[in-house]
Amino acid sequence: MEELVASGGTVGGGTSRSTDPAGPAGRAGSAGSPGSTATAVSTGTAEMLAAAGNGDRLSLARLLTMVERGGDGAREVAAAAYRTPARARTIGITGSPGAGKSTLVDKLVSLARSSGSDQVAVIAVDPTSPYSGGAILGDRVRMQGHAGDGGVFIRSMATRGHLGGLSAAVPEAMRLLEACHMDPVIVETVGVGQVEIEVASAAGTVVVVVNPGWGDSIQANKAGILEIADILVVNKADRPGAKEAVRDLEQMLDMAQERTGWRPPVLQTVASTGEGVDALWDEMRRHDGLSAEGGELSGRRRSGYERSLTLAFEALLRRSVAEAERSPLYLELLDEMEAGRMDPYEAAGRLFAASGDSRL
Ligand SMILES: Nc1nc2c(ncn2[C@@H]2O[C@H](COP(=O)(O)OP(=O)(O)O)[C@@H](O)[C@H]2O)c(=O)[nH]1
Ligand SMILES: [Mg+2]
Repeated sequence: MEELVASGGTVGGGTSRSTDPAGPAGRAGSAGSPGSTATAVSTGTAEMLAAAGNGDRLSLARLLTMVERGGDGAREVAAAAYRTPARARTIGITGSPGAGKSTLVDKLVSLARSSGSDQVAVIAVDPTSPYSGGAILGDRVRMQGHAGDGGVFIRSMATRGHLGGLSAAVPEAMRLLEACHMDPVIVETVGVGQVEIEVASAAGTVVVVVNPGWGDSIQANKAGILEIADILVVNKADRPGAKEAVRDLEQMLDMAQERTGWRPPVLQTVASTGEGVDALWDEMRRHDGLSAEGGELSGRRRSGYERSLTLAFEALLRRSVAEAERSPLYLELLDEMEAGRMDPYEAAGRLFAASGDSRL
């Protein structure tokens, strides 16, 4: 296992993109006008990607740090990574904190390795609470089975506070891992909020993990769960209430509209002993096979790209706005408004017309 968390720079380092003064707009890069197109990939980045693809973990860690930080670096990595074919199986695992996701991932990684995957990647994402040293240590301990296994790469990603950055960073990180021949790429996220839905929906197969008794408390957003789950898992099935939880979920599925002809199976697991994990693995493979046949997988990829494109476009626009605000034209237009000669709409129209062609 390669635990490279510390090199990620987001752990306690205050380098999350939310605190980047350039904000999300910084992701779009700073050279050229907002309309500038292709990003040149520097020799350094190209070399790092080649090295990472050949198993150099330090290069891979550095590239991931560039993705996390956003800005020109992330843009460069994307320029290289998105030009390689996307082939990996991608798996999203989500559920409440403590549901047993990391324990489950640990077992799934073993199954992937023993069934022929040369390189398995895990990204652990926690957008809600910044990882404390303890949580990282906890995940590390639970994934300890892979210590010394050079075919397993585990990386934590976190941001402090602001969530917007993660929706863009995680798909880019997944794409980078694919470009480096990792397969499968597993992403563990906490919760079923908007960000998790966005992050998870970038994966080909989404597994939602709940525990016995989950229905009693408001442990999770039920509609959100059904919306994203390809497979539902009641983990900690060694505890009372597992059967009831399964029944509860099946009833919800009965009432829900089927999206694609695939009804999410509801499975029971005891991640800590590995019980039921083989069956989960089989269902994951079945889902992957069916969705590849049915074209659903390519549909997912496309909607993932759609989201990435929109996020990138928004970043460009935001940068445009920031540039406009700093321009002499902006001040001139303000003067005109103050003098009672112009309304904000006309002024905005002029700014819009002037942006993108460096007339500002
Ligand atoms: N009894 C029981 N405990 C489990 C099971 N799976 C995980 N745990 C324990 O639950 C705790 C949280 O597990 P973890 O994998 O870190 O959960 P995560 O926050 O969802 O990643 C740990 O102490 C695990 O050992 C299970 O199936 N049964
Ligand atoms: Mg975990």
